[in-house]
Amino acid sequence: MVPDIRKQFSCFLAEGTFLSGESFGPGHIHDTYRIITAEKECDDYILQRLNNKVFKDIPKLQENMERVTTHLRNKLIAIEGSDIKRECLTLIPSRSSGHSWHTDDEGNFWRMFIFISDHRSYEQVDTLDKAFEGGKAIGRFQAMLADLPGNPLHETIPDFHDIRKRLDTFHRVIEKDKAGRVAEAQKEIDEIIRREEEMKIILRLGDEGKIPLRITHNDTKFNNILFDINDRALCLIDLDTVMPGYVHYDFGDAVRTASNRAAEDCADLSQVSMDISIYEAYARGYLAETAGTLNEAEKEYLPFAPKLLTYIMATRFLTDYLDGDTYYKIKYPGHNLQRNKSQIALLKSMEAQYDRMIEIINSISK
Ligand code: ADP
Ligand code: GN1
Ligand code: MG
Repeated sequence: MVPDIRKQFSCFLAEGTFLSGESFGPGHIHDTYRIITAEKECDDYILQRLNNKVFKDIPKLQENMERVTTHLRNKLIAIEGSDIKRECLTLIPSRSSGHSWHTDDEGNFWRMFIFISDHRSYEQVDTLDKAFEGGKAIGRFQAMLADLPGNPLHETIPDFHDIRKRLDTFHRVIEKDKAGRVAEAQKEIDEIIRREEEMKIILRLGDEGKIPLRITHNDTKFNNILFDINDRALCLIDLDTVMPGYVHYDFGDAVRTASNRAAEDCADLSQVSMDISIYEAYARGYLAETAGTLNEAEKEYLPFAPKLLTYIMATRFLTDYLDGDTYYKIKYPGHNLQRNKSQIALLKSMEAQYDRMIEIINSISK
């Protein structure tokens, strides 16, 4: 059923009156709408119907969001010249409860943010400057959250980047073969299976106490960084998965998405490859902000991170395909299989350039 956007908008304490609302953005998880207000001087808004199949406890998710955005806002206030409404997400309270979310008559959860105006976002990255800026933005984000007071953030999706658990699920789904797709995807399944042991290294380093859990974003897809019209990074969005994690998760996912010469789901696999100069520029930006805080093991394994995150996504897309497409939004039958094939092609390109990826990090952190 098409939701009544105007009605949902009216449930929040926004300034301005509803002029129009339409679907917005490339997200795979929530239903996102841009609301335009009638008054020129009022902000526009982003209204989201939240995916509560993916995020099982929305009040806890929103509690994280409130803590994180409040902390970032307080940091920004202390920096002269910052533009708070554009450099940080602003949640709008619900009229009835004062919470940062609201439930409709059908039990759907909604939330609303100020729309960050005149922003740019990029699915693929075509200049070294943008990659460098993106690296700095993610490094800064981690640094700003390092002293978040209070209890650890809730794990909004348990074991989100835990590849051992992801692989357990993958094998369970193969066993069940609910959608009857296992036989036709045997080649793709084998690509996952033959790398299983290699991909557990980050978890092993964590278990051995060699790398610490920090507060990470965990969904640093490049389009979750908003830029201004001069291509300076403004802010990170999509804060649903901000929670304890290893820095490799953020470094890896940003490189996975920024350095790919093709789209995440590109069907022409000959177009898919990692642009190592984008990797280098991103790493330079990221390390400019974090080199002083990362330990030696964290730095040593940065080059491995893009391979891991690409592998995790390949595994998740294939799992969802074999499970009958229950998690990601898809645009056509076989979309998740296509995403998997494209990510495996990207992983192979990274594997072919891995020695150089290591040399680059060594030369930057010298
Ligand atoms: P999903 O988890 O489904 O990816 P996001 O929270 O990333 O949802 O939002 C989807 C899209 O909406 C983003 O990719 C971005 O284009 C846009 N968006 C989200 N929040 C804002 C905001 N505050 N200002 C402007 N655009 C936004
Ligand atoms: C989802 O929300 P969005 O579209 O930025 C997913 C990420 C994947 C990404 C792949 C909560 O991100 O983990 O990397 O798709 N988010 C969640 O495109 O599962
Ligand atoms: Mg997103």
